[in-house]
Amino acid sequence: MFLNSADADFDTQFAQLLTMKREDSPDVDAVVAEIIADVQSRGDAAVIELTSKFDRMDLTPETMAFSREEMDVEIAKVPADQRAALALAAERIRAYHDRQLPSDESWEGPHGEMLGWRWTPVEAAGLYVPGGLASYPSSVLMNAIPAQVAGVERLVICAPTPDGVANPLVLLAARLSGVDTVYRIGGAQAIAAMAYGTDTITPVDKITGPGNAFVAAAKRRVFGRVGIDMIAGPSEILVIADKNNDPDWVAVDLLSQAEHDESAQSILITDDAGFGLAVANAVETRLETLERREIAGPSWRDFGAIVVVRDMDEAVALSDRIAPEHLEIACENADVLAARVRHAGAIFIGSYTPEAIGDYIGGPNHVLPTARSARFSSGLSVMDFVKRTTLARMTPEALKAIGPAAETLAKAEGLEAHGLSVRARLNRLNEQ
Ligand code: HSO
Ligand code: ZN
Repeated sequence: MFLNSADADFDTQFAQLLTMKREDSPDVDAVVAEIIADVQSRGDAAVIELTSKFDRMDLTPETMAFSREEMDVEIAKVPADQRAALALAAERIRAYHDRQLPSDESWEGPHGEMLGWRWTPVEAAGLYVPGGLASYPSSVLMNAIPAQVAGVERLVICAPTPDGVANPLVLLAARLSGVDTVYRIGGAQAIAAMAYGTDTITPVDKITGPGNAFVAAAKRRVFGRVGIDMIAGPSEILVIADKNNDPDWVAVDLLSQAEHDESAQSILITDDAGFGLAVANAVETRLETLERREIAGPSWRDFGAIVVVRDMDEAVALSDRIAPEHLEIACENADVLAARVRHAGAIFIGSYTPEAIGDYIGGPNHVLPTARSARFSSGLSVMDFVKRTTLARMTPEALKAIGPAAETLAKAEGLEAHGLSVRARLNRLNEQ
């Protein structure tokens, strides 16, 4: 789709681009509700039956998790170059996330009282890793490392192994990021098992990680019993680029997200119509041979767009309306423009920062807000695996100073015992 901000009906067209319904997720909620209820009532037996049905895998409680030796055997299959690349990724992601650890605070209030807060990690977290095409070792690192950095004591993975086939690189990623146990189970039954526990699977407190419609529906349903991260939608990339770029570089950047999913959305905003056209041509050329052209092609044709604007100020304003998951800025003063962006999951600055660097090796997390949710949320971080406990310690003087106002508010809310709990103490203090 070609849009030009100078066109009379641009606003309507841009609004259409923003509101395109890209995902048609099947309504699987009723099935998922049944699976969860089944796992809750029959535990391991239900998980084993469902795994046999969906993954054609016969498990027993003893074989549900990989043993250390089984992991060793699988991990040994990983070629050296992949091992080194994954290790470098893990190291860089850990170093980046180390800096996210929040610090405790406490201070003295105006009446000598102590106020503050303290952070503690979630005790146990469960990470879901999909099977099949979207079984990404990089996503294991992106989910598990923040949890490990946060200090989560027990970290487990559920990863289906359809027909018994494991993904060695996923298992290596699990080992590199401090995962204790990897279960060979998937789907809604895995989410239910992690949330409610079975004889074999100890329940966790927080579940993160991507998954298909069944997994997403199950995560929604167990939310409250456990914490969840987010329900990720199809990938998005917005590239803001001027004519001083190689059209082919921008074309492959757009395709890098289009190849994730037919519902992914890739958009270029440029201030040069000729450059826009050159990128469009470069995309077509690449699509002729791209391995995943059956996915990237439909994504680009149905949801891709090239938007020509008058200047880069306009580009930034439109970008904020899109609130993209990934934003690449490749133009003069890219840093200045980046500083002005308000809504984006992740920004990649300059022509030498393709988004794929962020997917794998840069350091920042690749689990990011999609579907315009960057307006109000952030990518996965250490903060998702810690919680804050607030602290307060009154002194007699402080209670005398602020207690009466609490009493007044308690009365106003009709909550007598609240008021009395303050008054009982104030009376004693007044007697002294
Ligand atoms: N770009 C994806 C994450 C990913 N890319 C995993 C490659 N592997 C998230 O939007
Ligand atoms: Zn990606």
